[in-house]
Amino acid sequence: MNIFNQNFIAESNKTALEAVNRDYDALGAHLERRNIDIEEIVAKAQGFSIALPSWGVGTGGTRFARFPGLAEPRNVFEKVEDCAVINQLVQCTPAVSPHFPWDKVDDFSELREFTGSKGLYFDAVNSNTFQDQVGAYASYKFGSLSNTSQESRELAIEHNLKCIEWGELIGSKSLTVWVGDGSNHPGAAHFTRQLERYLESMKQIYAALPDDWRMSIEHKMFEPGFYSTVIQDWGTNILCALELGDKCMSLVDLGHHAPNTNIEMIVARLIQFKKLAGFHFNDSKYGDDDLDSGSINPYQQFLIFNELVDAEYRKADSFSPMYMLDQSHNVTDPIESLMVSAAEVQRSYILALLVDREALSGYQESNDALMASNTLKLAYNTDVSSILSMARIRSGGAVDPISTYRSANYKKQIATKRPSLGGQSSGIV
Ligand SMILES: [Mn+2]
Repeated sequence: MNIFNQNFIAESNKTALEAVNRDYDALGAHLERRNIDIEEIVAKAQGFSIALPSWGVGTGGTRFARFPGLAEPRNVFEKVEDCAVINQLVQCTPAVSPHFPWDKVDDFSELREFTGSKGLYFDAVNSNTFQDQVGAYASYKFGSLSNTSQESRELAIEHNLKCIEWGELIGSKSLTVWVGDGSNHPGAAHFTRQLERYLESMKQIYAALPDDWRMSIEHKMFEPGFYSTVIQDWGTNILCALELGDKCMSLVDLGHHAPNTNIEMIVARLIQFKKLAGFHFNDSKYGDDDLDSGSINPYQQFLIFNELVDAEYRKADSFSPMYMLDQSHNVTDPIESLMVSAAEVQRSYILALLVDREALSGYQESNDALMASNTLKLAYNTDVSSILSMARIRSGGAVDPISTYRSANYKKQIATKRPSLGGQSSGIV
């Protein structure tokens, strides 16, 4: 099951153990003064998990170019192998989210077994109706589920139904639907009729969902439609989710909003109306730039988790969001970016657990804006690195995943059996 020998990780951890223990004890004493039991927080950190996107372990690209990395995975089995390496070291990424047809195989039971043997399982399946497949009987050039052409709509519906079928074979319980449908010219699409067609198609997919499945709608404000997109924001998203039914919820991808949008407030609204499906975590500076989680605006990520932890503590109805990373790694080793990103999302969760909720509520009720803000900052400014390290140690992971990973020379070791895919094509993946 383990790609890295457990002894190798233990050996690699040795030199850092003393420092971690000392930092952990000091933090424990500090948190005790704040009436927080550090052991409870470590247990929460160990219980935290976030799914990896199968496409994230390959090097991404832009519209301009793609610069391939060493030993890139060439198929879903190799993607799962890389995901297993990540989970082995960070111990908080036990699930993989596949994308079809990219990850389609002939024998799904073999894939499921292989993935299980690596200690992983499959999370939400993602459909792809934003690019044409070789030999397809219709095109998505002018949209998929909302296309004016019935043939194209049918092709897109069929594909989503297949995704559910394949998902069942690998143990998934959820379908995520994002469509690239939109328009690039004012007047090109009739907004209302386009959305009506989308809903009509989605109803057919929804009807095929098994009882214990959930469907997530992902919105995105622009691209590939730069003038309009069919599901452009959380408003249209939740309206469609309400129209479709209880099993359909709204997914929040952090990069799919206008700059400066108050995403944590959107999260609160979706929780209130029992429509929060989950997240695609990443960070962004300008738009959907798919940067590493927490690399640009870690405070925003913390504020989102502040809402999530608040909902967790007050046991909000129908609250069970799925967490996943959705990033594009253009200049880093995707394995390294995903390890750091998973830990950064885990860190936001831990920091949100440190918020003194009783005090915060009191300041809110008494309209003490300054102390309310300071209460959040007190939690956010705590260095919880030793809690994250301790959680990894206790779960069998690495104190410092990056240094252990680098010392193993993983990509160099597997490079011969994974020849280059070439880098001529551009491509956002
Ligand atoms: Mn996404």
